[in-house]
Amino acid sequence: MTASHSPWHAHVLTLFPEMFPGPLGLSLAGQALARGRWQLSVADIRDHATDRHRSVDDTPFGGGPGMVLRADVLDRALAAAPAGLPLLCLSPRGRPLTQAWVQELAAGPGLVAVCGRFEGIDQRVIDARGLVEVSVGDYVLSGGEPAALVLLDACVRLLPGVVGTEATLAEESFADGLLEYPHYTRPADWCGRRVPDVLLSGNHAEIRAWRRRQAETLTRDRRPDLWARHAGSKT
Ligand code: 9D3
Repeated sequence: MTASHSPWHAHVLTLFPEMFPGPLGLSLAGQALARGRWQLSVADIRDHATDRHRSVDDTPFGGGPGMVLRADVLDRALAAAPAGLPLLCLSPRGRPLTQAWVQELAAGPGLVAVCGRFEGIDQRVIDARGLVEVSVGDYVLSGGEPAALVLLDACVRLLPGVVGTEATLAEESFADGLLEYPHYTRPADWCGRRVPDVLLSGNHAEIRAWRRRQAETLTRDRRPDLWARHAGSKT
C-alpha cells in the first residue's frame, strides 16, 4: 500500500456530463487519470433543479435573444462542489487562457469549471461566488464544455509524471516563447524532398543554431505578437 495525498482535482459542472472525460479519458491524460495522478468529478447542473420540469434556464430580464442559466440552480451546484478549489467559469468574454495561467492552475490543488450553455449565466451568481471567467480564444463555441476540455488538457499534462519525459517539458521553457522549428525523420529523401543537410551533418552546434534561426524566422513571420514579446523580454 502506497500512501499519497489527494491528487489534482477537476470538478466540472455541466448540462452535458456525458461529454466528460471524453478525449481526456484517452492518451496521456487518460492514462494519468487511470493511474490516479489526477481526479475528475462531473456534476450535472440539472440535478440541482427543483421544479417538476427540472428547468435550469429562463428568459432574460430586459428582453433579448436566448435563455439565461438561473442563479439559484447554479448556486446549489456550486454549494455541492468540493471546497478550496479556484472557481472558474468558461465564457467567451473571459480572461484569455495563457500558458502562464495554466502553470498557476496546475501548480494548485485543482479547479472547479462551470460550463456555460445558453446566452449566458445570471450575473449575480458570478458575483456572489467570485467566479473567474476564462476564454480559450476569440472564436465562438456552442458551449463551455469543449473549452473546459482544452483547459483541463493543458493543466493535466503539466502534472508530475503525466508527460513521459521531463526533457519534453524542459525543452518547452527552453524555447522561450518561440514557435517550434521544423521536424524531420526517415527517409532522408521522400518523393524528391530532402531533409536539410545540416540535420544529417552530426554537427550539434550547427544543428542547434539552425533550429534557433528557423524558430525565430517562423515566429517573426507567423506571430508578430509573440515575436515582439520575445524580443522585448531580452532587453
Ligand atoms: C451573442 C453573444 N454570444 C457571445 C459571443 C453568446 C454566446 C456564444 C457562445 C454565449 C456562449 C457561447 C458558448 N461559448 C462558451 O461557452 C465558451 C467559449 C467560446 O465560445 N469561445 C472561446 N472560449 C470560450 S469559453 C466558453
